[in-house]
Amino acid sequence: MAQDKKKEKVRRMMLSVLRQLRNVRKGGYAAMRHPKIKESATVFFTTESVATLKPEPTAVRYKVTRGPYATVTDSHLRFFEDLLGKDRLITDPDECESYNVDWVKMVRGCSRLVVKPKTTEEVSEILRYCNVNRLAVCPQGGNTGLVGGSVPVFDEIVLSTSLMNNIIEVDNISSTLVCQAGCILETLENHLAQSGMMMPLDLGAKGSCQIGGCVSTNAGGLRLLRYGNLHGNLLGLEAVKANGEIVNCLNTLKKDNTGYHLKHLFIGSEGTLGIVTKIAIQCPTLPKAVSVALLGVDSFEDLLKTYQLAQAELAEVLSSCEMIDRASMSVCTDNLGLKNPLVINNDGYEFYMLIETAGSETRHDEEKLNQFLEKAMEREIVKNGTIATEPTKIKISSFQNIWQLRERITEGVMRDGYVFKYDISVPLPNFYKTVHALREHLKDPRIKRIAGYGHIGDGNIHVQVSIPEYIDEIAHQVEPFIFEYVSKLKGSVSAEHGIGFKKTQFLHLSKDESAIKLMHELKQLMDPNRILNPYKVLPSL
Ligand code: FAD
Ligand code: 2HG
Ligand code: ZN
Repeated sequence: MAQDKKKEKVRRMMLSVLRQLRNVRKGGYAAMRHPKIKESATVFFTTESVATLKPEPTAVRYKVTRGPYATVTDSHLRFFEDLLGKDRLITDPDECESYNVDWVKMVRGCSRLVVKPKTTEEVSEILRYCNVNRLAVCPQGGNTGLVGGSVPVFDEIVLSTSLMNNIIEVDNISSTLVCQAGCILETLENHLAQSGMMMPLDLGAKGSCQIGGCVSTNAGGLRLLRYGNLHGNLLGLEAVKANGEIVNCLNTLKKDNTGYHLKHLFIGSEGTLGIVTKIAIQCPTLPKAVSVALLGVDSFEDLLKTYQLAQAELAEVLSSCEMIDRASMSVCTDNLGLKNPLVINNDGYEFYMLIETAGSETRHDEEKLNQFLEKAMEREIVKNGTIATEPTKIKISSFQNIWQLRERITEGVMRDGYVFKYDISVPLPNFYKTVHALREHLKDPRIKRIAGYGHIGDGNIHVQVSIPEYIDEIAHQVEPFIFEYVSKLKGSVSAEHGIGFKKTQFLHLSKDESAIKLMHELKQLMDPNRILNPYKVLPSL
């Protein structure tokens, strides 16, 4: 009898969802599933900027010693002026400031020179000169990196790729794109959409990050689950070595097994082995049908079950599977004023799951999504949900409203003040353990929030510990505790953001000694004077 009642309840809920699905065919966003949701699911937008506090100099906060590099003189400046012209140099200290401070406001260098080449040849001339004169260089793309790798530690010359922004070729038969490294990810996405293609990666920082920066950090992002990482998608690249030599591996072939796969040296090496100047990338077909569901779940165990069910039921149409915990959702609602469409009687859920499907046939994908939701409800692992769908030729950005609840957490948590950010990957059953361990370990009342969200499909969780402003004592409470804990769980101290400046001393927790030795040897070979992005990635010898 109880069983029959439960079945009837699920059937009624499913009917209600199907009705709503039909309604939103006219385009848009709908509250679904739980009949108790009466309010409209519109999301509020806010344009306020992130925290504006200026960090103390890196050399002071982290007690670093400057390497044996030359300091920029008038004669050096004359060389750069002759090469690029005055308008492509920045020497004014105030103007240099934004190139010296990272996005998280965690590190601050004191460079007095930013150079802005437009061509590979100019990059080559700059590096050749810097190498001969022992001038250190910090490559910088969109400066959205989260590990302090994109800004100088001391007075390194900032080489900004922002003017290297030409799209060179779009081939919609081979589905490839060739462009300069300074192209903004979102610009590329919009450009490709005109030819029915898309970039194989998508990040919350897409409006500012450059493809060269993404390649240099091997950025993962929101759709890695479906399209794989950049080591697989990047067909070729062109890079300039520390001595100014140009390495041309700008291949657009999908298959090429001729000799060493040199492009991999530059993917994810965070500007320490060379400067990426051009890239060739394979571009998936823009899906015709995209649906997004936000689901409310009571426990981490249920979240894992929902993920497994999504994999089994949605299979080839699953394009993203993201997790948001209660503390992260409150970042969106409290700090950004976004609306959580799943709140009932002022209460939300312990966990949320954002699932995206992308395919070529709306009806087919909808059916799959419905089957998945029906099973999830029947098994009572999903308690509530809301979906958005549109039938034809959808632009992925039209789902901004649900996606914002996931994409804008990084921005929102910054409004707490200062954030210690961690980007770890662990075997899935241990995915949320680090958050529990930190909550157990950190009892300082100055801590505002300990939150976890991220790419559950990739086993990559972003752990955030926020406080009103940077406090050294709390930094020591969090680190090395968190990294050692992750290492015990057989995880990685960096799943996607890289090592940068912030994690060099923890590299050994995720990389074997023999691998670190080879990294040092490669650095010695590629950049014997160590002018490229010093103090980053490699631990000091
Ligand atoms: P920068 O920050 O300028 O540089 C990053 C590193 O690459 C630095 O070490 C720099 O020296 C080096 N570099 C830059 N350009 C070059 C070049 N042409 N040649 C050689 N070295 C170079 N990362 C993810 O992996 N997944 C995410 O989902 C994600 N989401 C994010 C969301 C937000 C809101 C923010 C702020 C960041 C996010 N990130 C994410 C971090 C991510 O590393 C960056 O967004 C992006 O990959 C960096 O690109 P960028 O152009 O800003 O590079
Ligand atoms: C994301 O997945 C990014 O949103 C940023 O990788 C994570 O803020 C962070 O730590
Ligand atoms: Zn991420």
